[in-house]
Amino acid sequence: MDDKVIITCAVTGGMTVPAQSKAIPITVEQIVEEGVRAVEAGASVLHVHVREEDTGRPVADLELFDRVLRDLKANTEAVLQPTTGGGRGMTVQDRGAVLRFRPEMATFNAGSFNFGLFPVAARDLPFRDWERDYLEGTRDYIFKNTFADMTYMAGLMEESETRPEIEVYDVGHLYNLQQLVKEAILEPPFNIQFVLGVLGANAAEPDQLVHMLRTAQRLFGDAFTWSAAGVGYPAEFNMVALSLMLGGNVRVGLEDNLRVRRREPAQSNVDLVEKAVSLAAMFDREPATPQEARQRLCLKG
Ligand code: KMH
Ligand code: ZN
Repeated sequence: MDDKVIITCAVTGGMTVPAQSKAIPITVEQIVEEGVRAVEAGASVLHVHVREEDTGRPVADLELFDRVLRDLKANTEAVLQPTTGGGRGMTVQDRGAVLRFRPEMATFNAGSFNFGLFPVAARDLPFRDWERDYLEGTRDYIFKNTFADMTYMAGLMEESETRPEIEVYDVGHLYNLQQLVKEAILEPPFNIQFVLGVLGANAAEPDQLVHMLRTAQRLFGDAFTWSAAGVGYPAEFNMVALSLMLGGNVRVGLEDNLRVRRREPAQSNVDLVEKAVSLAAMFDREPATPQEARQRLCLKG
């Protein structure tokens, strides 16, 4: 087992709204500051979305991405991994446009599924109208990643020489990936992120992660590295612990979960990264540096 663990921090995300937590970074400055602090706390990969600076609405604005990626690059060595998943209402073209900045890594979403967030909207929070609509609108939201979409995204990634991190939310997505290999659209070795706990895809339960991991091993042998992310609390830390135990890497961050303990909201991504670092220490694993992460993830650096 590797004594290092790659910790990805997903600093802001595209599926939550500001009323859910004051800690969610919104402006370029806030996103960059959170990213830098997350790296100081032990993260070596930063997964990045952007938000409209005055409202906090998730967007795919290229000027915002440009500023965030430049400023993070100037202030940290971390692997920068922009999203190509985006948020509700974005087309696959909107989502892929960030690849023009030729990031060394970006997400690649391996299938379509319902992406439901509406139970959150029922809670008594001071939502602005657009925020409630954004969450309630997920009752009719399919996170669309058809074979045509995936082929398009793989083409953009090849052009920009960006290494995909394959986001797998359900076991069927591994078979989608196998099909993309058969058609020579993608080629192993892969970096897989198992994202469990989205309403509409696989639950964040231990047997589900083990099943997905064993299926990936059957399909791709040892030609992949992997990480696990759990959406919500306690899913985030359950998946961290299980992944550490099984030899995988981990992802935490306010994109996926807003609480550091059952009744304690996270004040910052740092709280979540620090908790992952403490869990890692219990399993005799320490955070990989950005350069160690690059080497393990087959990045050119
Ligand atoms: N929040 C999900 C959409 C992406 O941004 O491309 C998982 C994710 C994938 O982080
Ligand atoms: Zn994301």
